[in-house]
Amino acid sequence: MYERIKKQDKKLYELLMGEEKRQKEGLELIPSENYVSHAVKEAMASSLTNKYSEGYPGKRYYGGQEFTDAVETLAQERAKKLFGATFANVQPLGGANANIAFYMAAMEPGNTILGMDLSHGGHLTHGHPVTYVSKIFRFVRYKMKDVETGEIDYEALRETAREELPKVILAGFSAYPRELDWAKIASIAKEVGAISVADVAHIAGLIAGGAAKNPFDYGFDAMTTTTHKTLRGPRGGMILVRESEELAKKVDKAVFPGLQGGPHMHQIAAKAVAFDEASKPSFKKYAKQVVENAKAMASVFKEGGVRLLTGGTDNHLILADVFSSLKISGGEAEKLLDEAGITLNKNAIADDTRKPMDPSGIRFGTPALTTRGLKTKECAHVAEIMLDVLTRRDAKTVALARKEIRMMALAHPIPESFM
Ligand code: DSN
Repeated sequence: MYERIKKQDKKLYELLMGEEKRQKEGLELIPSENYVSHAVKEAMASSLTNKYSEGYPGKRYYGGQEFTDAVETLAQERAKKLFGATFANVQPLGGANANIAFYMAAMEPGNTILGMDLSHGGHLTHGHPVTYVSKIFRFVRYKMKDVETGEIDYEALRETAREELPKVILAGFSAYPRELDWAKIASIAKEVGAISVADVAHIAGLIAGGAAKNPFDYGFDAMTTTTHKTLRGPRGGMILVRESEELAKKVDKAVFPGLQGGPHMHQIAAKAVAFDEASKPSFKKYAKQVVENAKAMASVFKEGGVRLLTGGTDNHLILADVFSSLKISGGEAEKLLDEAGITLNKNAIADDTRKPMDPSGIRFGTPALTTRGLKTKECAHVAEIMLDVLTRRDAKTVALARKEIRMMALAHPIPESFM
């Protein structure tokens, strides 16, 4: 592995091998991470990385596009089929870019947009004051009505929409374990004449695999997403439009030349590979298992007396308030579990009184564990180990946990192919 790098760059080789070992011998529970197939990696390492191709298929600013045009079209067609869209822009370099480009496409500076509050599960790019886009557009943020069940206050959202008359209503999340009522949000948007867009970055793979509802089936106008989380593709983003050609044209202009330069065509090729993999029957099984595994882990935490935000999970992620339940901060929990070979992230909980760098919660999930072939029984056992570490916290418990996690990881190697 990495034979040429080994010959010419020892320092980098050692770092890459360190990361290989970390991934192989530990268990990955960050819910936005996953392992890609070797076919996806091959596409990312292809000669397409050498090519400039500003523009879109058939309309480029550089020559030599015979194959890039076909690659991008292939990725677009596969994305459209997978999600039931009429238009797909596969050029966004990540989820944040996809969101920003969408705002530029759908709004003028100063326009109002409704988005979910970060501390209630939304994302930084949904209008958090630290972002630059929050200075360009007027974000009004909504919250859950009941953090114990995850219920969104849809009537309050309707009232806010009637008062604010937003240009866009954004729904979607990066730390919300429940399904949104897409139909209700789409109806509110329709009532006030707003464009509805779902940020499905976290659940795109669950949607593709039929384990989560598809916002397009409930009338949403557009979706933004990443391609590397539950969708199990390369790092990157994408924007899908259900049927409006006018909106799709604006999206294309906003992505290029509005926001980005040359598309990363090697990543686009890798997206095409991942979309094909996600269209297979085996991916349906995978998506269903991701949710079952998350529910199994949530049950162990609940039975262990840990407060879960929204009371459980309907998707791939769990948000646990470890500070109130176990008297350990999110930061300390992240560090201890890291020592045990379990990687997850500290996370703010709704209306957290602690600071973002050391909040009250931890967020974890099952996309990567499920890719490694773990089922509900093994996932429940991982949750038991986590609780043990978080409760006892002594060096002996952590060392024993690390040994057991390493054995589990080695018994479930990262697969090279999903076909
Ligand atoms: N970093 C992504 C996540 O972990 O959810 C969102 O940006």
